[in-house]
Amino acid sequence: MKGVWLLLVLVAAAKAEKVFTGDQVIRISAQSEEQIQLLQALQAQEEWELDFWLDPVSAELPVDIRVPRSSLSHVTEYLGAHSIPYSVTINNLQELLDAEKTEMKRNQMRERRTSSFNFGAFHSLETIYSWMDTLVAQHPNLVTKQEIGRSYENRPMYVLKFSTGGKNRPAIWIDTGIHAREWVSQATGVWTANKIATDYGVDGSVTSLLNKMDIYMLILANPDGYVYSHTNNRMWRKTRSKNPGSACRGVDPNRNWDAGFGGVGSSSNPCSDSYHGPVVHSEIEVKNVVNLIQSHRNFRSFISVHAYSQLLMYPYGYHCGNVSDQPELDSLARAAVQKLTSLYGTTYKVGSICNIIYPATGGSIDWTYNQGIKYSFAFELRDTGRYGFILPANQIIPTASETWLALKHIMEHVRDHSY
Ligand code: BPX
Ligand code: ZN
Repeated sequence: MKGVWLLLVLVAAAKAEKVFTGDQVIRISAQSEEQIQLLQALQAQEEWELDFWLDPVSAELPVDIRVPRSSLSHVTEYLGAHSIPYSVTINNLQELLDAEKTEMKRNQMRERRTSSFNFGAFHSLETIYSWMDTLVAQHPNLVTKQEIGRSYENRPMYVLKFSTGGKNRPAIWIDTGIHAREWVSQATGVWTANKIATDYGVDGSVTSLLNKMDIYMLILANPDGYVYSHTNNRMWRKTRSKNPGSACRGVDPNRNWDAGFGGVGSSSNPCSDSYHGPVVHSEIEVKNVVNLIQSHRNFRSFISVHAYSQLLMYPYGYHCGNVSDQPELDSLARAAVQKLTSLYGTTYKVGSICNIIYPATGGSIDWTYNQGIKYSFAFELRDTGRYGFILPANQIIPTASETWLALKHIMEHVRDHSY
């Protein structure tokens, strides 16, 4: 009997999901370069276990920090001592997470009862993977599912390929969910894949695009991280690979590419959320994409979708000078954002990664641009910090719908400039 209890306790402990009761997310609008430096010093303070949702880099962008309940007094004291004003954007993070979980469960029961799939809800990896089979079954002449390899924890990585025929046609790549916790990204990927499939033959723009080009979508670019963010830690960002010599797991898959690898805006500390990894392309999830891009050799556009901050960015992040295509990429991005804004008035900023967020090395779109894929872009979807990574599910469809207008605009331009 005792043994059974011990076993139950061990199982419960092994499955324990991290709780964030009393954790706050605070927002700081730094007033000066000096305050930015004080915030960077705060970030280096490892014992307080602060989770910087947005990094302190320039006084132009706000800094969002998740502060564990046990560190609240230390942090407020520190900010007070340096006269740095802040506001509380999320008062008790766990309340938001509980509401999110309740909503997911309610939706799961509704989907089971009605044998339907709700695009306005967050889903588990299993549900998304089985929905992919449904999409393929509904559009067998357009959509195929291809395994590009396995994740570190041996989960298959699937791309959906939209193609009306031809051999190795010029192609557009869209990935979502390279960072696990940015859930509106994966959800937007699902909605977008369905939109492309149902609009073919209906919408002239999608039809003409797919009559000339293929689209590849990798919806769960970081499957292990995605599962972990559902089961163990909602705030997980990285992969789940083991780091020799460290108890901390995972590499930031958007610091792991061969573009200024290991430089500024990445960390050599395996416990950091921006750990670049031991070597270029160490992460199998990254390597699988690299292999596909290099063997295909005909990608014209590569679009990586993150959240949050409402930005549309182009290369570089590893270097702050302009790329040679800057004028074209900038005007294309501005026009795309104008379409996006036209739907609900959501505002976006446009610029190079380095110039509008921060210098960041090892990012995917820098690598693809250097591979000759001119139309390389990264989105940061909604919002601007009210909910951050915990965007309510009722914003999934509005977010995906507005983003679609921008994506379509970019894809039309790519189509018209690829022959
Ligand atoms: C996006 C693309 C290339 C280089 C950097 C980014 C920004 C992205 C990141 O740090 O990798 C920010 C984020 O989406 O991960 C989270 N965020 O700050 O909201
Ligand atoms: Zn991200």
